[in-house]
Amino acid sequence: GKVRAPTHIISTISDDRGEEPCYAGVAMSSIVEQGYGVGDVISLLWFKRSLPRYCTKFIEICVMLCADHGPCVSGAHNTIVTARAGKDLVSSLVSGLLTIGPRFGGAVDDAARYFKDAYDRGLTPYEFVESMKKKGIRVPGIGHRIKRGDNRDKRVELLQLFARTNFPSVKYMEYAVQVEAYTLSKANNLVLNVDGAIGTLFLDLLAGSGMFAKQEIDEIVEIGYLNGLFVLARSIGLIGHTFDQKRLKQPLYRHPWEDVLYTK
Ligand code: Q5B
Repeated sequence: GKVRAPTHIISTISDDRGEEPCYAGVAMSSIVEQGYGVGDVISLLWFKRSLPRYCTKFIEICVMLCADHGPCVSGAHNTIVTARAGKDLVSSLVSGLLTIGPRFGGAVDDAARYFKDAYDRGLTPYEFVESMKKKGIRVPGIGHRIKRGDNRDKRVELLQLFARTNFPSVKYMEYAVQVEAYTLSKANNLVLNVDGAIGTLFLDLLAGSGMFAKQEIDEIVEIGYLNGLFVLARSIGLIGHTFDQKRLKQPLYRHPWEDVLYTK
C-alpha cells in the first residue's frame, strides 16, 4: 500500500486546504453566518471546541476589560517610548508586550495554579497565604500599585458580577474573595487584582461548564493558557498607544535628570 512520508509538523487547530479555512473543524462561513464573536474564535483556536455563550461572553469581557489601563503602566510606557524612538508598529507593540510577566499582567496562570492547588487541597486562606509567605512567594493575583481595599478595581467587580449571575459555580472565585479578605487584613493594597480575578474565574469556567475533563483542566493550568487573555487584550491598547504617539508626532523620549537619583 501507499506509505505516507513522515510530516515535520503536526497541527490540530486549523486547516486552510479546503474551499475555506476551518477553525477546529468549523468553517469560516459558519463562523460568520452564525454570528460568532471573538470569544467563539478563541474557544475554537485555543480550546478546540465551541463553548456555551456565557463562556464566550466571559472571554470577550476579559478581553474588553484588559484592553488598556492607561499610559502609565509598564506595557504602555514601553510602547510609548519605543514609538517615540521612531520604531514601527510591531516593534512598539512587542516592546510593550515584553513587560508582561509575573508582576505585570502575566500573573493570571500562576494565580490559577496556586489558587487551584490551595483550594483543592482544602487550605484555609490563612494557611495558603502564610505558606506562600514562608516560601517567599508573593501570592499571584493579589496586590496592586494603585488599587486599595477602599478603592477596588472596577474590572474585578464587573467580572465577579458577571460570573455570579451566569456561571453554575464560582467556588474558586469565592475562595479568592476569602483570601483577599485575609490579605486585606494585613495591608490595604493586597486586593484581588484583575489577574487573580481572571485566573480564579477561569478555573470556575473550566470546572463548572462541563466542557472539560479533569485531565484537560489540569493540562490547561499546567501549560498556562490564561496569560494569553491578557496578552491578547493588552495588544489592543498597545497598538492604540503606538498610533496615538505617531498621530501626536511626539519627539524622542528622554527621561529628565531630575527624576533620577544619581548616587554611588
Ligand atoms: N506584597 C502587583 O506591588 C504588585 C504581595 C505581597 C503577598 C502579594 C505586587 C505583586 C503579585 C503579582 C500580580 C498583577 C507588584 C497585578 C496588573 C495589571 C494592571 C496593572 C496596573 C493593568 C504591586 C509592599 C508589601 C511588601 C510585599 C507585600 C505585595 N504583593 N505579599 N502577596 N501578592 N503581586 N500582578 O505595590 O512586608 O513591606 O515586604 O507582585 O498579581 O499587573 O494597572 O498598574 O491592567 O495594567 O509594588 O492592573 O502586589 O508593593 O512590592 O512594595 O510590596 O506588600 O511583600 O511587604 P507593590 P510592594 P513588606 S495587576
